[in-house]
Amino acid sequence: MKKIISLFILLVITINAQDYTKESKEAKDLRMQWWSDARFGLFIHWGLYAIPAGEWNGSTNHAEWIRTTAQIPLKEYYKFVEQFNPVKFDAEEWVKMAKDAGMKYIVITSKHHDGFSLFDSKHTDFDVMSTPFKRDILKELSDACRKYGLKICWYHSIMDWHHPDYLPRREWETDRSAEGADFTRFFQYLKNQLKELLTNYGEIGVLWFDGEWEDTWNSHYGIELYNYVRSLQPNIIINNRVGVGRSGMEGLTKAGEFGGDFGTPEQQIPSTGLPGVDWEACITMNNYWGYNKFDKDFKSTKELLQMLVDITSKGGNFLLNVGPTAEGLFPQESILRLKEIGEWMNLYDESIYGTEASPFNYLEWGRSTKKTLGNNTRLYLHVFNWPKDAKLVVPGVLNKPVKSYVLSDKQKVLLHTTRNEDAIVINVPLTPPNENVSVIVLDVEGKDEIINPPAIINPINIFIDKLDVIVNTDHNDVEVRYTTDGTTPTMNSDIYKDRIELRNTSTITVRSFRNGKPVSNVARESFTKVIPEKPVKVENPEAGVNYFYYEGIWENLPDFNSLEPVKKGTSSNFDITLRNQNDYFGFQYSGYVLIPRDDVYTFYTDSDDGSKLYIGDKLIVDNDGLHGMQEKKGIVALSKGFHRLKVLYFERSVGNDLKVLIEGGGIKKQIIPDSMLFHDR
Ligand code: FHN
Repeated sequence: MKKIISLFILLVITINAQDYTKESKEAKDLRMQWWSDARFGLFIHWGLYAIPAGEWNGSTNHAEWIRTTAQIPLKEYYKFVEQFNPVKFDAEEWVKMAKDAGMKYIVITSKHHDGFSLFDSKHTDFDVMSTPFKRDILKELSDACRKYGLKICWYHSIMDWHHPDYLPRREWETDRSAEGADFTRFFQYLKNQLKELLTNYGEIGVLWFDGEWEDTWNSHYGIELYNYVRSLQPNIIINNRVGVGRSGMEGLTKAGEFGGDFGTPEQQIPSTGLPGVDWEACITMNNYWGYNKFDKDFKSTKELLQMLVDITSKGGNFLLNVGPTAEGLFPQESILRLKEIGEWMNLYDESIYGTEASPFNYLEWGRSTKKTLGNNTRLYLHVFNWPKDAKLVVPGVLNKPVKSYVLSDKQKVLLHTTRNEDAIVINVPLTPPNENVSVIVLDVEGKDEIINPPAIINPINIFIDKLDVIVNTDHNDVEVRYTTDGTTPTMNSDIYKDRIELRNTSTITVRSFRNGKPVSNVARESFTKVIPEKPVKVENPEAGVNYFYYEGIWENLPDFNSLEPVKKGTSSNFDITLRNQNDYFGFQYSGYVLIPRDDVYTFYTDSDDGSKLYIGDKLIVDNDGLHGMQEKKGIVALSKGFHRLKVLYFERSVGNDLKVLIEGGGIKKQIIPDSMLFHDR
């Protein structure tokens, strides 16, 4: 008996000590198969913040962040606990709406940043059992999910504005001393609650962490938490926000960082597919995650469906959010959209579930997904822009067509197909079968062989005296031919070797050929020869830029000139540490940048939150708005000498940084050196 007990203890220690981050790709792919096949899930942001519903002291632009954005002291916020009584909450109703919409999993906020637990937790009284409602919402929802065959998943915030041991405090929270706060004790609390969430509610599909960006959290905590969660449920899937590897709202994991199991682009969709990367785009139906009763700016069903198709065509998952009301109801606008999405999915879900990413780099009329069916490949052609001539041109397909039909056509009446050079042309009905997204099936013989157009890879399309245009192709058995006057290349056109030298404004068109025939669509890019901006004379140049510092709460860059600066001075660079506080501030920097030689320059700002960069009066970089660290760029041709430079920046709350970079004139992309920055004494 003793031997059995010691073996059991050894097993438990082994499981707990196991490093799940060392899992093989095959094992991870197997664990994530249901999630990859599912493609589509429901995000639910619900909690005490649904009670104020976005409004506080007359301002109406709040939501799940209201405790911070409205700077509500905790004792005031506690009053919502006594008010939370969503008597109209019906878990089965919610789950059926998600299921009918074609969603395969639900991710709900077990605890958002405010620290309130939507479940019965033995580790805090700041939970649903302290409210008049006194029902374990997560228990009811997980039971309903199991009843209707959906996976239940938890969103759990690391950042916690309630727990006394969480650090840092909010700047404005002068009534809550951090005295005695112990983050390691908070980490244990986090694990204690996760143990409840992962042992009391059956099998959980995904642990969706968030609020990982404050400097008290790090990759060590992240990896330990990842292993802890997996030790409780080895098959669970965990997002990249468990660690600190996420790159802002772009959401993908930075190279070399620990990234959990999948990337999490937020309110955006990657511009291209990401082969070999698991990712899920989370997007709101209107502008807020939590319920804001004033926000009627809902995306149309068509827009949401085209997002679903776009994401799926790039191999990602779509996590679409609903913010329920304090009564426990989905907003009517959300209900309608879920219903309409479901109607579309009833007709076309075969083109979403279990599909692979599009083999096409670009389709001017829409998107594609694909499946392997025996020896053939099935292409699902999602048409956003229906061809006016009823001819759907599918470029660069070398395979022989087998059959084609409208996916929603129960009779599967065959559509006539012909070949036109590299393309298969499908004769489709005159009017689109679906008002949102129509789907045409095209079966082709064998494994798909798609020749995408050659890529013109110059990042800059203006030049001063000459420019080398570089083209590449991901097919090594083709010949690239090109023209410089915008016409379509033929077998008589020049063959691309290693560059195309331009000395005048030109339109480059490239196309791939094989055995004397075109095998791809064309790619086209115009390049313009420009006159560089003239320099300005600076009477008494002195190192550094002028700065003006402001304080206020903004969602976009304000007109600083209409505001009174809190202070001003000069600074060697775009230094935001000159601020008086960590949130709700802005800067206006002005001066000159000394350009070393005539050339085309790229300027970048990388900022959280918004920023803009001007050369002279020209806006070169527009990186405005509320966002995590996000880089934007702009190009401009400049002559050697001084050029007026202005940078604007604002930070609302949480995370703040500003980087201003330059590239060109022999300068590799880098933060603008102090030596290039001047003001007029
Ligand atoms: O701060 C949260 C926000 O409230 C919301 O939960 C989103 C959803 O992914 N995540 C954070 C912002 O990145």
